[in-house]
Amino acid sequence: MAQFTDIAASLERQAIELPSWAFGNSGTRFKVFGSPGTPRDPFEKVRDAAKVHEFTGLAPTMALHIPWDRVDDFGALSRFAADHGIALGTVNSNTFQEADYKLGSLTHTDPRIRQRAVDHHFECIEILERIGARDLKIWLADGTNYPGQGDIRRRQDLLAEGLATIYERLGPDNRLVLEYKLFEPAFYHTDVPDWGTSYAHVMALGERAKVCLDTGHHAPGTNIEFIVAQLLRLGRLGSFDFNSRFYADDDLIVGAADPFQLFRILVEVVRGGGYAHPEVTFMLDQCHNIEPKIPGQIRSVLNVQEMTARALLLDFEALRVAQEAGDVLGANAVFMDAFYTDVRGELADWRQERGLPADPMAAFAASGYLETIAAERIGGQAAGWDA
Ligand code: PSV
Ligand code: MN
Ligand code: MN
Repeated sequence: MAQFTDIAASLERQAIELPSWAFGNSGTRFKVFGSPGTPRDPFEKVRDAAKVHEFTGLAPTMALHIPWDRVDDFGALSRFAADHGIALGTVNSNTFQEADYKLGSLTHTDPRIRQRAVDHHFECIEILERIGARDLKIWLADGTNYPGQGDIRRRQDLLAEGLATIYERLGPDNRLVLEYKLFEPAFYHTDVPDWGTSYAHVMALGERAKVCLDTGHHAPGTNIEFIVAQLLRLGRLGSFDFNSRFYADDDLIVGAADPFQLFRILVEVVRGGGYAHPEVTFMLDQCHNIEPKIPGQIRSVLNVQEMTARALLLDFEALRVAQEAGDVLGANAVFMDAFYTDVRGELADWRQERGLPADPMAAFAASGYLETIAAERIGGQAAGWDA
């Protein structure tokens, strides 16, 4: 197996994008529990995201969600982020909260509503230009609840049409990243339910269209690392939305539910050349409904770093030899050796050598930042939920 010293330099290239909505209040259909210190505007979300980066060195960008993060002057928000040591990243569109979109957005039968959805994406592209970021990420809630409710096939055509109109408007350095999700809020059929559908659409669009893989958006038991391998092989993995799930789209802390799955995914990322590759954005898509949000994000990026380190330690050459020899148990042992390697001590040293706290969770708790914002911020903002 590789030694930690062999991978220390590679770890420096890791960058994980934080979702602005992780810092806002969120909840379930039962209750949104507010938490003290919740940001009241996108500037305060930037301040919180910057803290995660300050304590971990792992999170140099924050993704926006429009309209939740709409401000008058995106240039000012961008400069504010730079002043706090981070940049703004992916712009996520939102066509799932307006009454108009009840029966669909880009796939709606009404051309006025389809145009409204297209215009919203044009606005997102303008924001991308204003903040100098690359990716427009589209997740659509479009789908139906009952057989016969919609013309599944026509909706695919409308979707292709809408996406093509949006894609044409992108700047030369922008990308369109299309996220899939098996179900919810639509329960019978979803218009982009799986990686194959997303792949079919992005292939029709062009080179700068990619697939977003949200780890929480699959049926139970799905072999997600296979999808990672395939999309990397096809050159179409644009981004990850990392989170954990036990049951459905739980949006829990990445690596919390199934650390071994996260390891297997990251092994395929390393194997496929996707690690620290500019083509693949490592994003989190999480909500912290009951735990404190900034520590939740710190824990999350550390979990990704820890599993990345273990994946980088995998002896790919020994694995290849065992695989070639048909040594089933030998190959599995090489794989599991890397997974079971405890890298926490070495990562603490790695951080200290780079002027970061050995224990970012403890250092953040001791910093008093949570107490300060709890005192300063009254009436914090919901992450697009009704608080
Ligand atoms: C809804 O499922 C969702 O969680 C998608 O994963 C998006 O990425 C996210 O919301 C933000 O729009
Ligand atoms: Mn997502
Ligand atoms: Mn989701």
